[in-house]
Amino acid sequence: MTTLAHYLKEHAADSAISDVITTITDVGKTISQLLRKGALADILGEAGNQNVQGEDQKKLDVLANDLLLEALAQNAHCAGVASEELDDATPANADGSLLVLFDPLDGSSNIDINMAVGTIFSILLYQRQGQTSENSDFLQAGNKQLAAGYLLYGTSTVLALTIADNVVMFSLDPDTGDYVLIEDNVQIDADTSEYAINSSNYRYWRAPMQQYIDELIAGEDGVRGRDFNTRWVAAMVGDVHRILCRGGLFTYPFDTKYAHKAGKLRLMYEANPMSLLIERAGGGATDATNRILDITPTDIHQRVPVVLGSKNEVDYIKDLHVNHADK
Ligand code: AFP
Repeated sequence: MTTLAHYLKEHAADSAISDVITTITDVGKTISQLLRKGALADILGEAGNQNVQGEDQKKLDVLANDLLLEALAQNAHCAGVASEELDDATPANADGSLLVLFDPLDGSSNIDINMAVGTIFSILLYQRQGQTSENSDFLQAGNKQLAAGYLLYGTSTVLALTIADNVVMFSLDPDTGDYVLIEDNVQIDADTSEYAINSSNYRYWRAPMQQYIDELIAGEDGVRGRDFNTRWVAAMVGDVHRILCRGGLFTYPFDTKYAHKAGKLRLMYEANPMSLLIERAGGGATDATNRILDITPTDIHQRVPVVLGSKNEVDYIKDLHVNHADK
C-alpha cells in the first residue's frame, strides 16, 4: 500500500512541494468531513456576500477558502496564496519558495443538492524570495506549474495529482485518514464518444463550436459516423475526473452570453491545473486555437475558453476553429 506521504517522499522534487501538498490535502480532509455532515453541520445556503466574480457564495465556499488560506499562510514554504474567491492574492511568508493558487470549492452550486464538488490547486515557483509577494508574481504561464491537482468530494474523496511527469490518484481512507494510491500513471484514450458541455448556451457559441455539437448530435447519421453520449456534472472537477477515469471531452467554450467574459472558467484556478493533469495523462487542452498552458496571464482572475480531454477529439475541435478562421 502506498500512501500520499510515501509517494511524496519518493517523487516530490523537494520537501517544500511535499509540505505544501500535505497542507492542502490535510485541509481537504476537513472539507470532506464538513461536506459529509451536510445540512447537519449548518453549512448550507448562501453566505450573504458575493465573490469577486459577482457570484453568490455558499457558506462552505467561505469556510473552505478560509481553512485553506489559514493553513497555507502558516506554511513556511508558502510565499503567497491566490484564491478564486478573493480579489487579491494574500502574501504569506516572504522567505517561502512557492506560490499557491486554489479554487476552494469548485461546483459550489452542487453543494445544496448533495452532488460532487472539489478543491482545485496549482503550485508555482516564487521568484522574488525575501520580498513580499504581489498579484503580479502569480502571472506565470501554466507550463511553469510545479504541481497541480484536485480533491474531488464525491461518493468517496479522491486526490488527483501531478508533481512529476505522470498523473496519480489517491483515495482518502475514511477509517485511517490516509490518502492511498489507487492509480499510477493515469492515461486517457485518444478517442472518445462521450462529451460534456452546457448546451443551453448553444446560441451564444461561435459557428465552429455549433458545428461540432451539431455533428455529435447527428451521431451515426452524420459526418462522424457514430453516436456520442452527453455527461455534465456541472462541476468541472467532476467532469475532469470522469475524463481521467474513462476518457471524454469537456468544453466550456467561448460564448457571447456575458460581453466582458471570454469564457466562464478561470485560467489560473481551473483551466491551468486541469490542463496540466490532462496533458500529462496524454490528453489535450486548448482554448480552441491555442494551448492553454502557453497562455501568459494578464490578470489573476482572467477567464478563458476551455476544450480538454481525449486528444483526437480536442484536435478535431481545434481544426474546426482553425479552418473556420482561415475562410
Ligand atoms: P461554481 O463553482 O460557481 O458552481 O461554478 C462551477 C463551474 O465554474 C465549473 O466547475 C462548471 O463546469 C461550470 O461552472 C458549470 O457551469 P454552468 O452553470 O453553465 O452549468
